[in-house]
Amino acid sequence: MDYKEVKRCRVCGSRKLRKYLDLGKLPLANCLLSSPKEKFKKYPLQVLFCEECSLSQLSIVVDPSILYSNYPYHSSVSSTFKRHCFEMAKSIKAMFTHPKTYDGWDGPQPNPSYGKPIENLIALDIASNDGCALEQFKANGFNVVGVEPSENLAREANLKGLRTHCEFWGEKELGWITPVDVITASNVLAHVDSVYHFLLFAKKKLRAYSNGFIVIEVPYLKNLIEDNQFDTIYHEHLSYFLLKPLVLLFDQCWFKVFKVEEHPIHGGSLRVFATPYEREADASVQAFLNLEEDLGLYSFKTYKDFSKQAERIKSDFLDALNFIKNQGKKVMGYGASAKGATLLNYCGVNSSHIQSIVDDTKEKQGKIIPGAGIPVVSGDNFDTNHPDYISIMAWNFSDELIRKTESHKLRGGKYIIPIPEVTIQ
Ligand code: DWN
Ligand code: ZN
Repeated sequence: MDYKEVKRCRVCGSRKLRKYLDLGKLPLANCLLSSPKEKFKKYPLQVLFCEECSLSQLSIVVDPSILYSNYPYHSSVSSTFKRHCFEMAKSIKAMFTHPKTYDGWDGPQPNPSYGKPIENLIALDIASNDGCALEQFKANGFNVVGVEPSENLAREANLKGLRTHCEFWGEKELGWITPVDVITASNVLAHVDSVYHFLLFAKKKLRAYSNGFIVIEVPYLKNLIEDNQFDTIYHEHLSYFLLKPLVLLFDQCWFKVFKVEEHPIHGGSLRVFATPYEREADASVQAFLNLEEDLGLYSFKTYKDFSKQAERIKSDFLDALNFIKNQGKKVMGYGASAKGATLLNYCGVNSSHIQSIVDDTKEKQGKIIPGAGIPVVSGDNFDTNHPDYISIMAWNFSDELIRKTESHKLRGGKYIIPIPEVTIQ
C-alpha cells in the first residue's frame, strides 16, 4: 500500500480526530506528468482536527519515496524567498554572541569575549532543497552543511559548492555530521510523519558551547484559516501547525521554545526558536498562544466555518473562468505550484479554462499538471500567446510574478488572483 491511514495525532497521540475538510481524491500535486497519457493515482485529501492539541493533519500519509525521490520544486527560483533566507541568516547570526561566562567558568573576570559575536559558526539546513538557504547562511559567514532527500536537488547544491548529503533526516543516525550551532528546517516539519525522530535527531547535533538552537519555519495555520489558503493543503503537507501543538512537541523532546516570530513568506509562516540548553523565553511565546486562543483556533467550529469558505472560493473561481471562457478570452497561468495543482483539481479547472501555465523552473517546463491536464511552459509563451488574463497560481509571490509580466499589463492584460478571494485586476 503506498499510503497509510492516520488513526492517532502525530503530536499528542490522541484518537480524538475530527474531519473538517474534504477536498476529494486528488493527484499528488508535485508529481507532474511527462505526457498526457501517463497514468497517475489520486489519493484522499482530508484534514482532521485533534481535539486535544489542536493540530490539523491529513487523514493519510503517502509514502515519502513517492513524493520526494525526484522533486521538481527549486526554492531558488524565487528572489523573494532568497531575500527571506538572507534576512533569516543575518538575524540568526546576531543571536550568537559570547555569554558573560560559560558553564563552569572559573576565570577571575567574566569571559573576556563577552558580548562579541561568536565566529566560525556552523549551520545545518534540513531539507535544504537546491541550497537556497545554505547560500544565504554562507553569505552571512557561516560554515554550512545541508541534508536533502531528493537526488536532483542535492546534486545541484553540491555543484554550487554547498556540502549536501542526500538523505531523509530522522530516518537514521547521520553520524558523520559533527555538532553544529544552528539547525534550520524551513517548510519541512509539516512534511514529516515521525516528528519526534526528527527533533530528537536534531537535538543530538546542537553544540552546547554556543547554546545551539533549532529554527523551525512552517506555514502558519492561522493564516491558512484567515486567508482561505485551502490550496496549501496537499499530500506533502501532513501537518498544519499552530504554536500550541508545536510547544507540546518540543517540550516532549526536551526542547524549550524561547522565541516565536511571524513572517509573510508563503502566505504567512511561523518561525519557532527552540533549544535543549538554558535560555530565557521571551514574551513572544505566550503572546502567540494567547492570540491563537483569542482567534478561536482551538475550537472545531472555526474549522467547520473555514471549510464553507473553501467551497465558496471554489465556485467563485470556476464561475470566473467559465465566464471568461464563454467570452472567448484566453487565460494562461503563472507558477506551476503545488498549491496551484490543488486549486485547479479541487475546482475542476482544466485546459479548456487555462490553456497553459508558465513556470521558470526548467524541470517543470514540458510537464503536465496531473488531473487538470494543463501543460507547463516557459515564460516566452506570454509574449507569443498574448493571453487576455494571467491566473496567478502562486499568489504568495503575486508581486514578483506581476512584476515579471509587465508587458502583459502594458498590453491591457488582466490578472486573476484566486486567494484569499477571487479577484480580477
Ligand atoms: O512547502 C512547500 C512550499 C514551500 O513550496 C513545498 N511542499 C512545495 C512548494 O509549494 P508550492 O509549489 O505551492 O510553492 P510556491 O513557492 O508557491 O511555488 C511557486 C511556483 O512558481 C514554483 O513552481 C516556481 C514558480 N515561480 C516562477 O515560475 N517564477 C515562482 C516565482 C517567484 C517566479 O518568479
Ligand atoms: Zn494532538
